[in-house]
Amino acid sequence: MNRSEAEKRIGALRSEITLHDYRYYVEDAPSVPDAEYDRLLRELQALEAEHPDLVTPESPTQRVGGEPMEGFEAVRHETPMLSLANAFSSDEIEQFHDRVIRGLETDHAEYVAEPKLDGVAISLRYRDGRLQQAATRGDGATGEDVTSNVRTINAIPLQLEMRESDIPWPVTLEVRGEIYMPLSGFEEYNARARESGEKELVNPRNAAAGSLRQLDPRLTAQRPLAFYAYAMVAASEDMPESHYQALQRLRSWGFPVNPEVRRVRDAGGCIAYYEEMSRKRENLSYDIDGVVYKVDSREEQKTLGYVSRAPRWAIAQKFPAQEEITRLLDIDVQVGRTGAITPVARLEPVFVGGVTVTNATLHNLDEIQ
Ligand code: 9MJ
Repeated sequence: MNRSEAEKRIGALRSEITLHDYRYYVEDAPSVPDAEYDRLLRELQALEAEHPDLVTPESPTQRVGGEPMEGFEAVRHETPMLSLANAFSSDEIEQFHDRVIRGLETDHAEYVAEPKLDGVAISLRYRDGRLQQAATRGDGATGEDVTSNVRTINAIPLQLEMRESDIPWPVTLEVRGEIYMPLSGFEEYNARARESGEKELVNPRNAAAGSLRQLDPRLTAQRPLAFYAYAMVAASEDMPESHYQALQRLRSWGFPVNPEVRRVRDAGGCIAYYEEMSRKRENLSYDIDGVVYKVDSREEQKTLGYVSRAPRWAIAQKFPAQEEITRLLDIDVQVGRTGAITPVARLEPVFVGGVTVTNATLHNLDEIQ
């Protein structure tokens, strides 16, 4: 194959691979078996090896992770990365909604309700549709440059594409969202780690955070990380009027947006969503620790503004904690009907996951110890 043929084939392979990424990560509808995907990627790798001058940073082959780093550079966020105020009851949501409608001098409000992922918040900066920089939130004003690690995450587009709409992306675009580890990936990773005697990951949240903090991007590349976009920060003239539209637009450019995101009305709509997600939670393929409500209209968001680093137009409603600390009082041994012996921990009662726990069976030797 001569150079111009190779160039054409490389372009076609990259388009095809990013389309498969889009089907898989954004639409959650894989279009080819893994084996076919791998074959395309290997063909691209082979052609790029023959023509190294045709390799670009946006090529899907470049996700394997580059050279190890000395440390992470500090990145100043042009727009601060805010935290969200927390609510733990429906009453607090009613109060939040009352503050919103009073602030807007109206009698109703439209919100976007989103699952709250328990991962790592990230800011992604694009220029001319190409990923330039990825930074953690840090203290909200300054984060860490984790670009080399983030480039290894297949769910994060390196090069934007216009897919479901013909609206182009702005020259400079900042997208914020959550990097997380899906439960299946977490379990598979730990199963492999157990077999090879390596250290297991503690929980998916820690796993996502620890994976991003690796100084060797090749290690990050081996961690099964995923991403959902939840905010668009861009020059005002390029911005849609509503947050919901902004999410749709991000999706049309190749960013995964959580399919559970919905528009709801007033406190009643928010609380109904919370109840819906509480029921769905155990069937999701990732951990969530609550839901988030955001005033949909950007104009109204501006009117409401901020109070001590948190927006007045958004709030997180948290689920009851699933992890708590308590005191081990004693260990009893239960003998089952078949003679099987099960040690049972007697615990100081602790409220966790919405119930009070006083006993726990101990199946694993390390837990017993
Ligand atoms: C999470 N963690 O899923 C926000 N988040 O919005 C969602 N976090 C957020 N939104 C503004 N869905 C600041 C944080």
